[in-house]
Amino acid sequence: MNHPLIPAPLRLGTPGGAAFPVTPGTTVACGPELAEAARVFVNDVARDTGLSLTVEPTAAVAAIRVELVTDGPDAAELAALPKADGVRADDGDPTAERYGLEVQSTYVRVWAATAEGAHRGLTSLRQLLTAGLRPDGTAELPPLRVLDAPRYAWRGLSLDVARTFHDADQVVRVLDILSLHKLNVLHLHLTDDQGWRVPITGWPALTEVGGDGALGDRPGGWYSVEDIDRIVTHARQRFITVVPEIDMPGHCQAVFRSYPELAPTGSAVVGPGPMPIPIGTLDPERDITWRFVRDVLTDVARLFPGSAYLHLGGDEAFGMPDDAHASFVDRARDIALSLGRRAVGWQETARSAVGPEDVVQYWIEATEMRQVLDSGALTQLMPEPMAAVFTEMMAKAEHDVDRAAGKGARVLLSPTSHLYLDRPYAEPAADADGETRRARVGLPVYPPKTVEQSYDWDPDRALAAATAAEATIAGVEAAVWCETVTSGEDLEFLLLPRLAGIAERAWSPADAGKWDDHRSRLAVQSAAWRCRGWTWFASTLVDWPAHAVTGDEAA
Ligand code: TNX
Repeated sequence: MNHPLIPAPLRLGTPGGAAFPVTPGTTVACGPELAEAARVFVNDVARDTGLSLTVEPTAAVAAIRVELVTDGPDAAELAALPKADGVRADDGDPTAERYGLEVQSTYVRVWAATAEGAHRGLTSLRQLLTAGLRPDGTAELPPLRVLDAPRYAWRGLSLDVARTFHDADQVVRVLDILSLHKLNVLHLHLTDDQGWRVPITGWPALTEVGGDGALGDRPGGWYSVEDIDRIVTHARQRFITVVPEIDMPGHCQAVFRSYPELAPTGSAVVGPGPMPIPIGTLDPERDITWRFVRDVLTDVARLFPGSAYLHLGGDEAFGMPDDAHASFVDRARDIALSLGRRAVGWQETARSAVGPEDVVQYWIEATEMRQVLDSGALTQLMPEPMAAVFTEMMAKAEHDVDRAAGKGARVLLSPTSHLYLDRPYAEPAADADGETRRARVGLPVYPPKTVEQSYDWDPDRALAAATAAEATIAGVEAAVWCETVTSGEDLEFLLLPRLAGIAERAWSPADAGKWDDHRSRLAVQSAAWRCRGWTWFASTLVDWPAHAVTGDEAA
């Protein structure tokens, strides 16, 4: 381990020499354009490490300097770094995240061409402070020079807030986890059969009825406009785009409970079991359906102004003929476009008229899903007829990524095999609480994997495995579905440490990630997770610092 950073940086030099000492009150200086980035940094450092730094408006004297560079050798050096592949969820410049970071014995300097780049550089500095923290509450930073830029432009997490409602406080905690790992998209899965979580003008029952409850007897809830503003603001300050998803035309049972006039006849959720399956979709033949879709997308576009995309769902439209599904997605996409947004949808939307402006989210990893079907695991979880429906769904899904590629759509990588975080962990936890949680959390349909196995993949290779066609990538997005998640602790337990590994695959160069090195850096960075009060899975494959393991009284 020649650095403690996750994700690993693109370029790193370790010049040697004396360390830079950081003590309470060490000053951070920047111009007015970077004042907010510096304020967020100082705040985050205090919460990661307990160290309180001071923002100094004047650059001359400060120990830690943060600079915007627009010309000169520093700017030229940044401009020569490779450009991120894919698209950004805010339609922004894929070069904006580049930064430089230098630690010398007498100063620290972070530079970038944009405030966003400066923020990413300061995030690396936060991790250096965590790694350099000493028992007396000061820190030492060994000299180093980093030049860094992401491999992919869209690096996200899809969060299911429907099966379990995670309130705004919890979403803010998740944003902090994303930010620490330089992830830049939070995709909120706002609606599903079990709950509707976003207020829509003129359709009050969506939240009053549809928002009441979640999977099983879990409490419901929805975000007020103020909650959404708070989430979007917290995200924006960390250069994270919140992409809203309204899942349709399937997964709409909460809509049907709220407005029976939108429900098809014979619509139902087939259960019981940990993975209930909905049958019945919105009816494209009814005018009220399209009034509903337009009203919903109009409000959602307004509530999430930073997202260039609206996620239209489109997955698992069981009970709907294929041509009706395709034309439904086309019409919903037209509404999104009329609102000035692009469309993103789950991979089934590749069967509609997608084009180069659209993003198709690939999730059904065929090899593993075939194994799941062959193993009979599904029939243990759901009634026999549903297993047949699933088999048919898998067969259709085999060519979705080919279709997306053929039509020139961008592919967002979320294959179940490595990007679905609702998969059980295979190895034991180091602590008794973790073992109890591990037995309960994670969908049993997915074969358990170790953290090491979860880390063992490459985005370009995953795309090449999904299609022989020349496909263009949008980026990388993990997904956490909450059928087995009953609390914020359960949620964080599924996110950490695997999300850190995904963030590394999405940011760092292909050859950067060796497990042995990654696991050492996980152990070092867990000090900040502990300080934050985050719950994580203390895998026995990682040598966590003794104090870090939850419930380890001896330490
Ligand atoms: C499939 S991923 C679903 C979700 C489930 C998930 C469980 C997708 C587009 N649909 O409804 O929660 O599997 O992993």
